Amino acid sequence: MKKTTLMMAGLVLLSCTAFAQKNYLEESKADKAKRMQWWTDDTFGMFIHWGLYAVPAGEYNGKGGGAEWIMETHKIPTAEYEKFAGQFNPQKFNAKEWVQIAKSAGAKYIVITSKHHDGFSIWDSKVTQYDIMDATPFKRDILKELSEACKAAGIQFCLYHSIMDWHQPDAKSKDYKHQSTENPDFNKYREEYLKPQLAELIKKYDPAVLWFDGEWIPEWTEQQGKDLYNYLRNIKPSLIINNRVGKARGGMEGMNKYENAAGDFGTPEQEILKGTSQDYWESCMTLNGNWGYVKNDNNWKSTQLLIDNLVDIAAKGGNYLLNVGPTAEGLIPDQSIERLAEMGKWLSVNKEAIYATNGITNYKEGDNIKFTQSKDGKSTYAIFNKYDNNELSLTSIQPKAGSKIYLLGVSKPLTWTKDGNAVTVKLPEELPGKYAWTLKIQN
Ligand code: FHN
Repeated sequence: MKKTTLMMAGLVLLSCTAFAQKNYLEESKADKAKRMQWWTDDTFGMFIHWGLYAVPAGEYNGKGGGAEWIMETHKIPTAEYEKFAGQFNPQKFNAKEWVQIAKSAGAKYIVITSKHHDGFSIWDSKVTQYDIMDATPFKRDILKELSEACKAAGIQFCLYHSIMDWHQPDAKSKDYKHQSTENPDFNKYREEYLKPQLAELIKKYDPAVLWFDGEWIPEWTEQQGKDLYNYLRNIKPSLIINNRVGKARGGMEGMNKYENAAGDFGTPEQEILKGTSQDYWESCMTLNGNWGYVKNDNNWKSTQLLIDNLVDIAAKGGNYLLNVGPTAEGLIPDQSIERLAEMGKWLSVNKEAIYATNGITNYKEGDNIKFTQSKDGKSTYAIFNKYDNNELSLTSIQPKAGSKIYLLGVSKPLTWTKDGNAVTVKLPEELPGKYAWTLKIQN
């Protein structure tokens, strides 16, 4: 067949494909709500930052700092950083164990870094040799093992992917000087590297969410984000994509600065929205001070704070994405496992007030009582972490005469009285568990 005929055939195919492209930026609110339903119901996910940076573990040439940013923090030349690949051999990695840790925490989805800013691919990529199969002695497809373990356990498998890439020469950003590339071609990086890798990830591992990051580089624009959003949704229409696919988020507060931005949900980082929002949103946070593993970081958050955060976020109608940073051996730190297990124990009693609930505008009373509502509107949940003399007084909930009030984890209804606006609930002598408790109030 002559070249010209082949070219023509290719162009026809391309134009047909282009013709079939749907514009998902015009999706209706109702269709979006249906697509987001599992995500809003699930409420709580486990973030995993894992890659070559676990090898130095926050220290380079005797100096601390950096974690997953260690290549930039210490201005490590690419050839030097690539040597970590030869040391990455996480023989203790067990995908089923990681999924079980998430499940016992009560997390319903996992988001793992397929590629962080350092550009290393922790899956078997046909697009590059800078990946787990070709560059490390480990030679196992981490994402294949983890996605299969998630599927078997009924946990949604999701991927974090960095737009910024310090390894790919054409991805060189004027703000990060790693590559000595003259005249980098960012369009070439996007079209011949970033997009093919993303298509490969969707086709091989079927992620439910793509969690973008590293979008702040000047080379990336909102229009590229919108195009990428549509490109990906046309490969997998049900895919959920965060707002860091574009440029709309306002810094760490994470919510869009303008309307009709690319992406499905806002991404507050290390913070929680001050109030409720009409938009979908998810707060991502670390368990200690770093995302990637840092051997000397013992600044662990208390379980009380973690549960208070989960309750506050659920009451405001958001999701909570809590991070673990596994070691270069493939182990999630014990301090992370302990806290996550405590959260799971608490959720086993109080899950009805957290999963598949709606946040409400008057989401709190004082600092120690937060409210969520069942989706059918029949029940309000008052989640409290302090009480006195075995009583709890509320003024913002006005149960009707004869309404039943239960404490989750206790079968017998509680006695309650009303004096004007003040409702006083008599609590049992012994309350189940610790950290916080939930009243279920019939509306
Ligand atoms: O630079 C990244 C950072 O390493 C980490 O991945 C967080 C968590 O999402 N996001 C960026 C910082 O905002």
